[in-house]
Amino acid sequence: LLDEDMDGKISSGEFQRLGYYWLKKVLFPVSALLVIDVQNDFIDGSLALRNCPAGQDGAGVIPAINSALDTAKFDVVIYSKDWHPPNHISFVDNAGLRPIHGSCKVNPADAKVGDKVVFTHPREMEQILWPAHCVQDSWGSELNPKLKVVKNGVVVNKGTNPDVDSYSAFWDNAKLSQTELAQELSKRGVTDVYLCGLAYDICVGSSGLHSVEHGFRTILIEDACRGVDLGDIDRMRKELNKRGVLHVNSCKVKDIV
Ligand code: VGL
Ligand code: ZN
Repeated sequence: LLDEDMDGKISSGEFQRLGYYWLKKVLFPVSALLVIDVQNDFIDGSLALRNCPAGQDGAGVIPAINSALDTAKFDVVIYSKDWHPPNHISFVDNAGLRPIHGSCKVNPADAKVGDKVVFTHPREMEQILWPAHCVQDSWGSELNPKLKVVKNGVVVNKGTNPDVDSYSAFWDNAKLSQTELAQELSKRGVTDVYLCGLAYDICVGSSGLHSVEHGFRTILIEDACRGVDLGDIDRMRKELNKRGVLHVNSCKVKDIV
């Protein structure tokens, strides 16, 4: 929307673009529901949330999501899938595949789920180690069969690069590349992004922050999310609030979409 010059003054072109941007938001809002990673592995599989510190049941999101889909008329529905190759950097059993930073106390042979490792390839970056999950084309990577999948729903895969994890459905964790999500939303004229799914403190939260960065009005459906760790959920909620993400209950969604 703004010119490259970044001179602090608003040119007439910038003024016009900003005007259209806000007019469109007010006069022609287009809504999208992003259903984040409601996949078997996070519900009944290798990364079942009920076995994570918060002890929440991943399946608990499904009635809230299905009822939001039944009662509210979203213009666009997108399903993201964590979609990892077998040699993915986040899998604990792959900790020995890539060089680890010298200051890191973790020995690949003793690496445990939840350990934080600093890999030096392809760049120096901290990585939390997870059990193998959502391997491409496996049962664990399938959307849970109880989740309502609308016709014309769009599936967006993430975490496909073996060397970079991707919590957000927009950018990967190193912000090296984007999925097609932003483009899919923009080409449909989406202004308002509603978020739900798994896990609140990881993939849903990261996607919400990036949604705001892209300029979408962003609304998180709170009872349609479950998370990994209560402390992290609390920190993520504060960060989302600070960035302007709104929180609503699924029963209210039909009144605002
Ligand atoms: C997720 C951990 C690892 C998520 C994905 O979808 O929240 N969590 N990969
Ligand atoms: Zn993952």
